[in-house]
Amino acid sequence: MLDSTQNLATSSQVRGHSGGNQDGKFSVGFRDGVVRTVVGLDRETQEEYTLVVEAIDNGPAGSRRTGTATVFVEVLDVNDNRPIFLQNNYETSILETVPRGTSILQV
Ligand SMILES: [Ca+2]
Ligand SMILES: [Ca+2]
Repeated sequence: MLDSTQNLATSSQVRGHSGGNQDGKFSVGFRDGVVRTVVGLDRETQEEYTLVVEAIDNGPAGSRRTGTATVFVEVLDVNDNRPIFLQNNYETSILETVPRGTSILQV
């Protein structure tokens, strides 16, 4: 991350913003600027985050410049809460002469 005077950014942090990082689920590497998860995520609880990442340059104390960027994170769904049947197997029998559309079984 570079600012307009090309001073190398040496500090960064994630600030919460409208449902962002107030519970500390993300961090930003102090020097490399890599955004990482801190805890496991759960799409069924929250499926998207809007983070504001702030960089602070290495200018003289008292006149340091900051810049921000918005990072939008979408949590993709994994089938970890799949629907379940009450039984693993179902069995029934019907006459071969049943009319079309006859109910056979409810699963
Ligand atoms: Ca989940
Ligand atoms: Ca899921």
